[in-house]
Amino acid sequence: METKSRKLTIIGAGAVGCAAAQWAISRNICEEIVLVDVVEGLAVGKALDLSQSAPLCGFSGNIIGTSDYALTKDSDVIIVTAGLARKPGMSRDDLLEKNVQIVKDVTQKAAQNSPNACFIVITNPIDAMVYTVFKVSGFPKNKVVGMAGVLDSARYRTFIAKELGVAPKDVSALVMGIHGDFMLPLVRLATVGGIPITELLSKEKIDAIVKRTQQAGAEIVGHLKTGSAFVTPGLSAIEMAQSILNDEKRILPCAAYLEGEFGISGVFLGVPVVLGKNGVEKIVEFELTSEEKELLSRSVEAVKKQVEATGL
Ligand code: TXD
Repeated sequence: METKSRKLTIIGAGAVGCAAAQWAISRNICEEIVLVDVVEGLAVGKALDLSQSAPLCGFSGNIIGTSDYALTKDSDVIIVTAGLARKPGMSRDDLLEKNVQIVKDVTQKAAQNSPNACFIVITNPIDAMVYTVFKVSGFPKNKVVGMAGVLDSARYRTFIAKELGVAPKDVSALVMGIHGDFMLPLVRLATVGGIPITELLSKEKIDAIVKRTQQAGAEIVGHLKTGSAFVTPGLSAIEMAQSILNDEKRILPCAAYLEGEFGISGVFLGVPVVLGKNGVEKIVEFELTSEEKELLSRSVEAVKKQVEATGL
């Protein structure tokens, strides 16, 4: 019996798109990768470079670059990175107007060719762009998800590990809410080797880590000056894609469409979800403290404003 190969399309062959492709190759998570960019030569050239890493990293799948959406046909997962990236002094919201047009356009073309795919949206401002993909594609809510929480949580975990001088992988921590200044790195639930960080670090140290996590994207933009983070954003998207393609059912923080969960409705917001072959298979709801609820409500207000600005 012939088994269908797993196919990943990445739209936008810029910094994040290429990093995602590179991680997908090195983790061998699929048999086909299609890199799409409006600048045709860019996608073709980057795909050729990526494909030539195969003998060195052991990838035996097919990688192509194109601007022709026909070649994305029947993708299982579509990662959307197309759009502009932040420059110093720009907020994620400043990108909204331009990126909403780009994301609408790529969604229409990609959705037509892959009606059963699951979209992972990365383009900023992410919480509004994932809503745009949901509306324009007409896909069910479980098939559209935004990437931010995996990245923000990885940053949070890194800063906790550095402060304690322990292995980052032994830190378990969750960032919920918007991908922006009001994101909510949960302190109560962060643990190191099973021990709550509140037992190990002073309030001042934890406050500083939370603040640095909220500003971590801007910290990198401030140094790079011409673009934003791409290595860990690319890997975070692949962590999600892998869980979907391999039906791993990982619990990962993702921007999912809420219909009453956590008392919130009608927006995409970062919450823990189970990711499997059907996309968002479950939103993992739990009781928040009144302080956490209050902090999360700031995210909701900010996301609602962004969504209004999309005009959808
Ligand atoms: O956590 C997160 N969600 C993020 C989001 C983390 C990092 C970066 N984040 C956002 O992803 C960032 O603010 C941008 O909105 C996107 C992509 O960032 P990247 O750093 O990859 O930007 P680049 O290098 O400028 O690449 C964007 C590519 C570029 O090659 C363009 O030619 C292409 O997008 N592009 C298009 N491709 C296809 N179709 C259209 N219409 C199109 N327009 C631009």
